[in-house]
Amino acid sequence: STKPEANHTPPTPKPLPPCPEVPHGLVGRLLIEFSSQITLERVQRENPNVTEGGKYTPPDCRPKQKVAIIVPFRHRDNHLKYWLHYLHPVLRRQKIDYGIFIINQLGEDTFNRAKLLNVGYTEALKDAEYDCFIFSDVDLIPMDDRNLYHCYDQPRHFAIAMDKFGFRLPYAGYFGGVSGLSKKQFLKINGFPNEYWGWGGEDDDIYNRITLNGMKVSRPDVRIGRYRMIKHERDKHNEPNPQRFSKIQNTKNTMRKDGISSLMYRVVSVKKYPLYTNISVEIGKPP
Ligand code: UDH
Repeated sequence: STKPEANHTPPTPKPLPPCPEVPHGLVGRLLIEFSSQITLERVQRENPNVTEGGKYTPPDCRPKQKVAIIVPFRHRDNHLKYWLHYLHPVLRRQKIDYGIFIINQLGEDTFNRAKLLNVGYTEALKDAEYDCFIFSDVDLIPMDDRNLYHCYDQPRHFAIAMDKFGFRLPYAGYFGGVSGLSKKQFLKINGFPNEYWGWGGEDDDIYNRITLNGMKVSRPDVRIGRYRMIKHERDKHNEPNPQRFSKIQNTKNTMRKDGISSLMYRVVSVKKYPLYTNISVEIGKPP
C-alpha cells in the first residue's frame, strides 16, 4: 500500500496587519533614574529581539515608516549605556521599525553636532531605505512612551519639556535635543548646517530652515513631551560658539549652499554592535 505523499510546502505566512496608529501596550509615564549601574550585557539580555547593529522590526504588525535614529557622539559611553537601556524598550513598545546609528566624531577638534547629524542621515541611507530620521542627543531620555518616535506631516520637535528647563519649552522657536524629519522634509531644507563648530545655534538655524521653507514645527502635548537629561559638565572642545548669534541671522542666505548638498567627511569605521551601529568619522575642523 502506498501512503499519501506528505506535503512539505510550508504554509504561506499570513501577511501582517498594519501597525495601529496608537500602539497597544504603551505604559505612559516612565520612571527614569541614573543612579544604578547599567551594563550593555544586561541591556542586550533585556532586548533579545534587537538584531545586530541595533535594528528592530515589530514581529506582529507592519509599520508604515522605517526610522533611523541618529545620535551625535564623542566620549559619552556612560550616557550611551543609559540611553540604550531606556530607548530600546520604548521603541519596541511603540512598534517602530528602527535602526540606531551612533555618529562618533574622531579626534579632539571642536565638536560639530549638526554636521554629525548630516553624516548620520547620509550613512543610514547607505544601510537601508529609511524614510524617517530622528536626531537625538545621547543624554536625553523620554519620560513618556506616548511620545511616538516616528515622523509627522511637519518636522517634529520631541524634547519640548526637559527637566533642566522646568519641563517647559525654553523659547517658542526651540528645536533642540530630539527632533525628527522625513526624508522629504530633510531634503527640502537642504539638511542641517555644517558650519556651526562648538556649542549652540545649530538648532536655531534648523528651526529657521524649516520656517523659511514654508513648514512649521509639530510638537507633542507638553504633558507627554517630557525628558530627563543626564547631568554632566560642559565637554571639552565644545565651548559655546561666539559666532552663533550672527550666524542664525543669516540662515536665509546660507542654507542653499551649506547643508547636505555641501557635506564632506571621511568614514573611518562602521561597526555593528548588538545594540547599535557605530560610525566613526573625521569631519574636519573650523576654518
Ligand atoms: N556631544 C557628545 N560629546 C561632546 C559634546 C557633545 O557626545 O563632547 C553630543 C551628545 O549627544 C550631547 C549633544 O552632543 O548630548 C549636545 O551637547 P551638550 O550635551 O553639550 O549640549 P547641552 O546643551 O549641554 O545638553 C550644554 C552644556 C551644559 C553644561 C552644564 C554644566 N552644569
